[in-house]
Amino acid sequence: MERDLFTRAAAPLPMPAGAAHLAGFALAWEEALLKELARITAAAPLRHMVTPGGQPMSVAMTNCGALGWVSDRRGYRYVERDPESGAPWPALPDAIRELAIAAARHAGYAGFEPDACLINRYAPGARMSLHQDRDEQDQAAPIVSVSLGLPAVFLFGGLTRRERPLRVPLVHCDVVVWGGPARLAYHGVAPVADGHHPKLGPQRINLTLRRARPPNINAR
Ligand code: MD3
Ligand code: FE
Repeated sequence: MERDLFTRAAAPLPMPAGAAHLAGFALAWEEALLKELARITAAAPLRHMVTPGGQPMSVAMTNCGALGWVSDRRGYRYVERDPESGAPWPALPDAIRELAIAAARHAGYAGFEPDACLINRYAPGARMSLHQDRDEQDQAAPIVSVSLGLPAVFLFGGLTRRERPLRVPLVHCDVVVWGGPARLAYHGVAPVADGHHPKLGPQRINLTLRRARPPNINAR
């Protein structure tokens, strides 16, 4: 496995309770991830969704899995079909599912069964402002996040907006698992700096694997 200027030596960063940083954990899945990403974005292209206030987001998004997260003038929600095409979201590839389950287990969350994978693409300058993820029905399940491409500074706040966020640098193939007391923390991403990643070019891609439906329902 090749390490480049963009890839930190495998040492975990100290994280707040409930969160685990798995440095380079996705390196073993890198090739599969890039291949599956190309397939998914060909079937369900990345697009700039609008906020309920009507502003296009700087991050471009798409989804795979039984459910996909969308935002529009009517609000935020999980839906079974891509609103752009009317087709079901592309299936969650086995490799991505296995990576997420392995990462969750590593972080102490055995039995994670993701049914939704949100894919975020950050061009240089794109950012995500502080928010909570509360559209999922199973908030006992963790969220697994996989970073690819350009580095980014992840902002990890507290359970209220007022707490000053911790700045966590994330690089290509880092995985972070957020559960327990971290699950409802405010978080965001600082504007991505200019750059060119050897494998992904001028962009950062983040995959977040989630359990959107209740734990007893098995989606597919
Ligand atoms: C901490 N995405 O899609 S992933 C999002 O890098 C989102 O694209 C960011 O926030 C990104 O909603 C951050 C890491 C993440 C995801 C969910 C969390 C961290 C979290 C939920 C609770 C606490
Ligand atoms: Fe989020």
